[in-house]
Amino acid sequence: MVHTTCPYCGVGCGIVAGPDGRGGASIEGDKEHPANRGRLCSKGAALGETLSLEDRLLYPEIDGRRVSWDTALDKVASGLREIIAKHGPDAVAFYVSGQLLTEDYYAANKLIKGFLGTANIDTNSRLCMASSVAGHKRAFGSDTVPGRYEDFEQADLVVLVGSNLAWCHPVLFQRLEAAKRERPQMKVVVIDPRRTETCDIADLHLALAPGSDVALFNALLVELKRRGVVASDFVEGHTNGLDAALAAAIGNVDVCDLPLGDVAIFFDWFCTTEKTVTLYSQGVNQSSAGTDKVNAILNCHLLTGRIGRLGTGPFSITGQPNAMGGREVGALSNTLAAHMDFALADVERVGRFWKSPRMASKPGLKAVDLFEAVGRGEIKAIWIMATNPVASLPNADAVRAALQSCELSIVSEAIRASDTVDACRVRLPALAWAEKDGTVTSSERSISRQRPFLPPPGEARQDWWILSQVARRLGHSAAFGWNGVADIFREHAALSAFENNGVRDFDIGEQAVIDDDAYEALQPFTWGKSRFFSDGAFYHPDRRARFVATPARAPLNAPDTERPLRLNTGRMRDQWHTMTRTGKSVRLAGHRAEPTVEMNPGDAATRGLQNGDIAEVASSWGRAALRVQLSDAMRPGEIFVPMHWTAQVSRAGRINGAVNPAVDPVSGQPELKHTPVDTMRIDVQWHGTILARRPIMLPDIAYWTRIKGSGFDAYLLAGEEPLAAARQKLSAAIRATNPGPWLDGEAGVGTVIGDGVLEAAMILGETRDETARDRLTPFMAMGRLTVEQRNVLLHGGDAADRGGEICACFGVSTASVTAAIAGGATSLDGVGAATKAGANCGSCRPEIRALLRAARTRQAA
Ligand SMILES: Nc1nc2c(c(=O)[nH]1)N[C@H]1C(S)=C(S)[C@@H](COP(=O)(O)OP(=O)(O)OC[C@H]3O[C@@H](n4cnc5c(=O)[nH]c(N)nc54)[C@H](O)[C@@H]3O)O[C@H]1N2
Ligand SMILES: Nc1nc2c(c(=O)[nH]1)N[C@H]1C(S)=C(S)[C@@H](COP(=O)(O)OP(=O)(O)OC[C@H]3O[C@@H](n4cnc5c(=O)[nH]c(N)nc54)[C@H](O)[C@@H]3O)O[C@H]1N2
Ligand code: SF4
Ligand SMILES: [Mo]
Repeated sequence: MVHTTCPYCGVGCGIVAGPDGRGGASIEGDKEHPANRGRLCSKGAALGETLSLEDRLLYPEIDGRRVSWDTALDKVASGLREIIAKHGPDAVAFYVSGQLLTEDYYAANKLIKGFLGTANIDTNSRLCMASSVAGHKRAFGSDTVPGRYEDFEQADLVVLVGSNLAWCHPVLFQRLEAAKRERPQMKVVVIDPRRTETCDIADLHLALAPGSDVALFNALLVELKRRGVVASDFVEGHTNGLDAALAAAIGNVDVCDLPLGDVAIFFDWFCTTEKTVTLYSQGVNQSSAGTDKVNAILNCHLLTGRIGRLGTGPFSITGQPNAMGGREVGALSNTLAAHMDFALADVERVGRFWKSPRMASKPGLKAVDLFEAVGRGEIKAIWIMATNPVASLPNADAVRAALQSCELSIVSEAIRASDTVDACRVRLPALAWAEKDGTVTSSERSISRQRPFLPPPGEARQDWWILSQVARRLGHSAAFGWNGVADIFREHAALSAFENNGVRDFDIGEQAVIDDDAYEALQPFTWGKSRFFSDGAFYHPDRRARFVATPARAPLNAPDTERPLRLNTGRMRDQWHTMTRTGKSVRLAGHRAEPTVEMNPGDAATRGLQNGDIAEVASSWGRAALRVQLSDAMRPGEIFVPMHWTAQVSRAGRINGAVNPAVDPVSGQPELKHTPVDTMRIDVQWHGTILARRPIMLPDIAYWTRIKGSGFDAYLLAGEEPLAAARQKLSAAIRATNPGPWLDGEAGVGTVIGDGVLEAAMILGETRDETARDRLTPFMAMGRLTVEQRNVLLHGGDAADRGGEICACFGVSTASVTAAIAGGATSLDGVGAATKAGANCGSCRPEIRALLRAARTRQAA
C-alpha cells in the first residue's frame, strides 16, 4: 500500500493506492490524511480507471517521428541556445502548470529565471488564482492564505462567492455540509449568477448580475461602517487606507440586480456574525475586475478584524493540486522563488543562492500576452509543461495558430492525444500521477507527498529530470546535478529560509536538512503559523495591512445588440479540465455526456431553441457547436458552457475558441466568465448515436462528441445533410474500421455483427433519441448474441429511459433514483438503501436531494 495525494483539486485528499501488479491499482481515501479523513469524491474514487497506458505519450517525438531521448534533448538544448544567441533570452518562454509537483516546478523556474536569463515563464495559474495572489499582496504585503479548512467548519456564517464547491471541491463541501448538520445555526450564503448544486445547502442564494461583486462588497463595507461593526483597535493599530477605500466604496448596489430584501438579509447576517468565513474562487478571480473583487472582500474582513482567528477569515480556495506549490516556487512571470518578487534585493538574493550566471532582472510576460508574443514571432521557442493551452486559454484558436507558426514548440506531456500536443513539434513523454514522486501544497498550506506506485512506462521521465538534462547540456551541470526529488526539496526549503529573518511568510527551512528516508516518510504538514494575521503582523514594510480602494466598474466587453448574451464558463462535477484523464473513465462519462450550452427557457424561446437542439455559440473571437440544455438555474441573458470538451472528443465543443482574451489590469488574469455572444440554431436534419469497438474516422458533420464506454467508444451526432446521405456516410465510416457484415434493423438501427459479436451499432433518426446509448450499451457487453438478443437489438425491445447517470460510483441512473422515491424513499438514506446511490463518495447527494425535493413539491401540489 502506498500513501499518496489526489492529483485533481486543491483540497489535497490523501489516497492509499494498492498496485495489483498488472498495471492497475485499488484506490481508497486515506483515513489518516487531515484533508479528507478517508473521504473521496467521484473523481478521486474513479482514479483507478485512469491508469491504463492507452493514449499515453511514451517516447520522445520530433515532427511526429519517434526519436531517442538524446536526440530530443539535444534538439531542445541547441534550439534554446541558438535562439538566445541570436535574439536574446526574451525570445524563449516556458508555460507551466499547477499540476507540476513542487520539485518539477522549482526546476523549471530555476532554469529559466536563473540560467536562461528571462522571466518569460508563466503558469496556467494565471488563469486560476493570479487575482488572488495580486489581491493578497496589495492587502497583506505577501501572498498569504491566512486560514485553514477547519475554519469553515467552525464558522457561523460561510459566504461562498463565485464558488461551486459542491462540484469543484466536493470533499470540502461534504465537510461543510456535515458541520452545518451538526450546528444548524450555521448559515451559508452562495453568491453566484447561476443556481448551482452548491445552493443545495444555502440559506440564501444571491444570483447577482455577472461581474457585479465589487459593487456588492463595497456596499457591505459601507454598511459595516455605518452600523459600527468595526474592529477599531485592529484597524487603527494594524491597517492603512480605510478612508480612501470607504470613499471609493460609495455607490449603487442596483447594478447587482438583486432583490433588495435579500441584500439586506445578507448584510444583516454579515454584520451580526463574528465568526464569518468568505470563501471565493473563479467567479471572483477570472474577471477583468478580479483583483478588485478580491480586495473588496478582504476590505470587509480587515474592517471587522475577522481574520486569523478560528472560524474567521477570507479564504481563496485553489483549484489545482499544486497551485499553492507554484506560488511557493514563484512560478508566475512576476514572482520569484520562495515568495519573493523582482525587487532588486530579491533578484540579487536568489541569484546569490543559485550562483546564477544570468539572473532575470524584470518580470516576464503574462500568459495571454506571452502567447500573443509567440503569435507575433517575438518569442521563437516555447516549452509547455503539464497544461493544455490550446484548450484552456481564451481566444484559443489564436493560441493554436501561434504554436503552429512557432520556430521551436516543445511540449512535455503524459498524454498523446491533446489539442496542444497536436500543435507542437517536439514532444517529450512525462510521467503521470501514479508514477511521479514529489510534493504538493493544498489550499490550506499543507504540504503532502505524492508517491509513485506504478513503474515508469515506456521511456517517460519525470519533468524535473527532463529539465535538468537540458540544463546540463547548456553547461549548468553543477546547479542541476540533483540525484532525485529529495535533493530538490532540500534546496527549495533552504532557499525559503535564506536571508529570511521573518521578512517572508514562506519559510520551511527546517526541512532543508532532512535525509532521504525522512523525505520518503514525510507526513502532511502545514507551513507557517497555523493562522496568519490575528497578531496584525502583515508583510508590508511597515507591517500594516492595506485597505484598497476598489471603485466598481463594468466588465470590459459588454453585451450589445449583436452579441446580447453573456457567456459564462466553468466546471462539471465529473470531468477534470481538458479530460485527458477523467475522459478515460467509463463511470465518470455517465454524469454529463455532451458539451452543452445551458440557457434560460426565455432566451431559448426567442431564438427558436428547444431542449436537445444543436446550437452555435458565436463571439467576435470564435464559435462552438453545442447541445442545448434549458435550465431555470440560469439568469435571463446568460448562458453557461463547460470548459472540458476539446477537439479530441468533439466536433466543436472547445468553448475557449469563443472566449474573449480581456484580462484584469493588475493580475493579468483573463475574464473567462464573461464574453458577449449570441446563440443560434444549427438546422440539423438528423440525430444519431454510434457505439463502436474500434475508433471511427468521422466524416465532416455539424456536431459530434465521443465518450468512453467499457470496451467501446460512444458517439453522439447530428448533421445538416439529409438523413439518407448521413446514413450512407456513417455506415461506411464505421465499416472502415469495424469488420463484419452490415445489418439494418427497424427504427433506424444498423449494426456490424462479426462472428456473432456486436462490433458496432448505429441509430439514426430525424429526432433525437436520448435513450439510444443506454439501450445499445448492454449489447456491447454481451459475447456472441443469441438469436433472441439479436432480434431485440435489431427490432426493438426494452427501451427504458435511464435519464443519465446520477451516481458515478455505483452506476445508478436518474430513473432508478426516481423509481426509489416513487417507491417510498423519502431521504438520502432511503434512496441509498434502495439503490446504493450516494452511499460511497457522496458527490451526487445534492442532485439526489433535488429529486427528493421535486417529489415533495409534486406531492404537495
Ligand atoms: N469537477 C471539477 N472540479 C474541479 C476542477 C475541474 O476541472 N472539475 N478544476 C479545479 C480548478 S483548477 C479550479 S480553479 C476550481 C474552480 O472551482 P470553482 O471556481 O468553484 O468553479 P467554476 O465552475 O470555474 O466557477 C465557479 C462559479 O463562478 C460563477 N460565476 C461566474 N461569473 C461570476 C461572477 O461575476 N460573480 C460570481 N460571484 N460568480 C460568478 C459561475 O457561475 C460558477 O458557478 O475547481 C477545481 N475543481
Ligand atoms: N473557459 C474557461 N477556461 C478555463 C477555465 C474556466 O473556468 N473557463 N479555467 C482555467 C483554470 S482555473 C485552469 S486551472 C486551467 C486548466 O487548464 P489546463 O491546465 O490546460 O488543463 P488540464 O487538462 O488539467 O491540462 C493538464 C495537462 O497536463 C498533463 N499532465 C498531467 N500530469 C502531468 C505531468 O506530471 N507532467 C506533464 N508534463 N504533463 C502532465 C495532462 O495530461 C493534461 O494534458 O483552465 C483554465 N481555462
Ligand atoms: S475533493 Fe475529490 S478531486 Fe479534490 S482532492 Fe479530494 S478526491 Fe481529489
Ligand atoms: Mo484552476
